[in-house]
Order: sequence, then C-alpha cells, then structure tokens
Amino acid sequence: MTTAWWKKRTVYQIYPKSFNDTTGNGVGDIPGIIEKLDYLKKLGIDVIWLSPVYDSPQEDNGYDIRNYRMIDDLFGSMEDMDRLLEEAHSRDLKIVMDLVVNHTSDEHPWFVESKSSKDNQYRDYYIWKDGKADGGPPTNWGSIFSGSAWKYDEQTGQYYLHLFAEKQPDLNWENPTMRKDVYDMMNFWLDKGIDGFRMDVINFISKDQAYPDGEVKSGEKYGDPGPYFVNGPRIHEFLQEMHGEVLAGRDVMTVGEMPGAEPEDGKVYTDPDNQELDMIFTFEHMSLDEEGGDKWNIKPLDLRDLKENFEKWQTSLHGTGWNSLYWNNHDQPRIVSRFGDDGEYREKSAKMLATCLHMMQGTPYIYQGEEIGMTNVHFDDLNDYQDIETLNMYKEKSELGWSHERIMEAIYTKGRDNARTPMQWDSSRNAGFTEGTPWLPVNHNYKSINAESALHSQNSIFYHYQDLIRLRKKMNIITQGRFQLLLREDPQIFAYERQGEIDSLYVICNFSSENIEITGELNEELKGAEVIISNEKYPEPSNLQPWEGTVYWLK
Ligand code: TEU
Repeated sequence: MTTAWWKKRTVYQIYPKSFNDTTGNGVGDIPGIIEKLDYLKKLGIDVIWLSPVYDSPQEDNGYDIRNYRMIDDLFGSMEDMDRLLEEAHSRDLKIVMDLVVNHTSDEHPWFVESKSSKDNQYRDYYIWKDGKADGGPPTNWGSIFSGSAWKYDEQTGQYYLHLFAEKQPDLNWENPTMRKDVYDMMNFWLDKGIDGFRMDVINFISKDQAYPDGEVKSGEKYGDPGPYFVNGPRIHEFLQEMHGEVLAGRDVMTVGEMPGAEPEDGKVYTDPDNQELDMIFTFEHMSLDEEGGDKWNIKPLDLRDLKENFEKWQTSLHGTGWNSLYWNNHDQPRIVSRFGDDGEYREKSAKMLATCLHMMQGTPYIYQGEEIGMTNVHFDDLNDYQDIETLNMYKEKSELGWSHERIMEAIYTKGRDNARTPMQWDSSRNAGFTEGTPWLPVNHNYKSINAESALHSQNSIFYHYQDLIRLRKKMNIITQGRFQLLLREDPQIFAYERQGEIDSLYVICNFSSENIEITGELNEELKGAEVIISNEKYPEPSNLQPWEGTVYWLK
C-alpha cells in the first residue's frame, strides 16, 4: 500500500477574515487568498485548510453557517471559490474545507422551520426539550461560550440546546434524515473537487439521550455537560456511517477537531481499520497551562507535562493511527508568546518551537502568521476585542467577582483574538492587509514583524519552516520513526529520539533563556552525529544556547 499523501505533507491554516483583503472592506477574501498562493507555495506547504467561508451571519466568524452551499458575500462568490480550487490545484496545492455540523446558525432555513412549530418536519433537526417541572431549563448545562446552554423559545414553549452561542443551535444527530442532508452537502463539496474536511468539534455530535444535570464545580454557576456529549454514545457509529456515505473510495483527507479526546480515543478514531477519520486534533497539550478545566484560569506551563503529553500521543498512535501536530490555530494564543519568548528571543524561540513539533510523527499544521513568528496582541480597550467567547466571558467572570485586571490578563494570555489579528504582510499601513479599516486592529508590531521582511532575510523563521517542510518530505524517519522521550525529568530541555531501522534523529530543544550543558551518554552520542537543522550556527551539545533547537542525525 502506498503511504497516504497527507502523511508527508504540511497543512497551512487560513483564517480568511484576517488573511488578505482585496476589496477594502476590512475583511479578508477569497481573491486575497488566490493572490497569496505563490507565497504559500514558496513556504512549501501542500494543503490549505480554510476556516469557514460559507454564508453566515458571522456571530462566531463563520462557525455559524446559514447556508452550507453558498459563499458569504464578505469573502466573495462561488465563482471565486471555484477559481481558488483551480488556481490551487494547478500549483499542486490541496484545499480542505471546514465542516461545521455540530450546529448551524439560527438563521439556517432548517432552524427557521424547526422553530416555527412543534410539528414542523424540521423540528427534530435540532434538540428541543421541555423545561424542568419546577421551571427553568431542561438541564443545568453551561454553554462553552458562557451562560446556560439552553435558550427558551416563547412561541413553542420549549428550549433548544446550544453548546456554543445562542445563535448556534445544536443539530440533532439522532435524526437520520438530518444526517442524510449533511452527507449530501459533504458530497456536494467533494464532487466540486475539494480535498477533504476539517471537522469542527466532531466528537460533540452524539449526545447522551438521558440529558442529566452536570456537576457544578466550585466557583461555577452552571453544570459541566462534557461527560454527556464529548465522545458521546453513538459517535463511532455516526462517523462510520459518514465514512460509508461520503468518504469511502475518495482520496481525501479528514481531520476531526476533538476537545476532550484522549490518546486511547484518538487511536480508535484514526485507526484505518475503523473507517472513521484520518487524524484528529487533540487539545490536551493546549490545556496544560490552565487550572481546573477553566481555560481562563491560567497557570505557568511545566515543561515536563508537555513532554509527557506528547510522548503519550506519539507512542499510543504509532503503528495504528495518525497524529496531527499543531501549536496554533484561530482559537489559541500565539505559540511564541505562549511557550516561547516573544521579546529578545522571538526568532530563536519560534524556530525552536517549530523544530520541536515538526520532527514528530504526524501531519504538521501551520497557522497563518506562525511562519513569521507573529505574537499575541494587547488591546488596552475591551471594545477592540471582537470574539464572542471573550466578550461573553468578560461578563460572566465579572459577575463571579473577577477583577477587571485579572480578566484582561486572561484575555492577553489566552483570548482567541490573539490569533485573529490581521496577517502582517509588510510594513505599509495596516500591515498591507487592507486599504480600508481592518475588522480587528492590526498588531502594532507589524513594522518589524511581517512577511516581506521575513522573505528578505535568509535567516528568518519563514525559511526555517521551509527547511522543516522539506526535510519531512526527504527523510522517511520523520514520518515513520519511533518516538522515545529523553531527559524525562529535565524541566527545561525537551529532547527526544526518533528511531528508524538503521538510523536515529535526536531532537534537542531548550525551552529556556539559559545556557545548559548536556552531559553523559547523550552528549557522547551526539558527538558523532550530523546536524541536519538548527537555529544555532555552531551547535554544541555540551553547551546548549538559549532557546536552541537542534536536530542530530546518527547513522
Ligand atoms: O472550537 C471548539 C472549541 O471547543 C474550542 O476550541 C473553542 O473555540 C474555545 O476556544 C474553547 O474555549 C471550534 C472552532 O474552532 C471555534 O472557532 C468555534 O467557535 C467553535 O468550534 C464553535 O463552532
């Protein structure tokens, strides 16, 4: 069997709203993406994952879809989309679209119908329940975007479920007709020629039909519904059905976004024998800097937790399933600000982080701007923030007694708008992103951090990513080797070995601003090895430089 194409290629995520605006309306668009295909080709990526461009009221930046078969005017037209597919394919670039089918917008015709009366044929496309006998919503569940997960509808006297915003009602996957409509829509896009799907919170679609109350943790107002929908009772059945109805026989790529999935789950979801998905996004490594399951309750990262977590995923899936590898996406703060140093060592630490991730087994994902080391943003005024999660959270935490300062600090560290400020193309006004007023302010550091200057400097983060992408294609050991964690107890060095049949890679990464000496056996071993990539000119294993990341090849 030939190796699946997505095992040796790197994916680049585009958040269209913030990528490149050609109309001057302050919002990126599809022609803007076409304009930058050569830039992406130069970087060396092979696959583009497009965050949603479908028709949407944009309550959650397109993750609230009104019409799955239409492109939002904001981004262009279906002709633009067809042209993007053509232009991408002619450059041997693949296009993977976002698939948001845990919920739709409340403006989707299915929901408009569903809401209109209890006996409407679409009623059962969504999750409607009576309130509790003594009043109030059917369960105590909290929404991921704050507040209750249930919204009361006056007209029909029932509540509908929305795990996310009120304007994002959850679809009822128990309904086979609804499922068939979703599969038809997926086939529509694949028949058009797209190359796969990134599936939004796809492990949330099967709900426990008992709808029990969730546990209320201390300091919280609502119950935790997670146990009743994360990897729910019929999830494998639904994914296998989807595979049979849509994916079987097509040479496409699928990646399921799966908060709450553990390595054992990941193995089941991605084992090709099970015919579900090619890979999933885990969130475990993205929650190591939080306390008590609350992303806003921040604690410093202990590097040992991060190493252990990667080790679990790397070893559990090896030989059976497949990992996705990511530091960033449109929901996460910028990695150089999070686990690196976005001051003095910005370039060095960004390269080290890239090396550390890209030498693992799996398919790497680069989020727009990561390749130039874009950083978190710091708006003094809450009004500059646009993200619904952030704004709802501000209200909820204030009510719970958090101080303004504490909430703002949490937003600076974890808010999703950190990832969503416009792409920094050059040092001209608005970083070359738009001629108009950007929908979200540009990070003020664009004059020094931008793509144009990265392209001009041979030593830039951009070219480092280019090298990593090339190495993956060239060296089979990167896609195939076994993973062995080294220096497990070290709190500053992330070191691991990739073991092939006849050779080994040693990946040595310093997650600190200190010089560190590597001694003993490992040092001896590295002495005879060849350096294949490093962010240091003359790497010395016995004297690791601040934020150094070096890969040694031992034959
Ligand atoms: O995100 C799912 C999700 O649960 C989280 O990552 C979430 O965005 C949040 O950060 C939790 O604190 C997906 C999309 O990636 C996200 O942009 C959407 O807002 C969400 O689903 C709803 O569609």
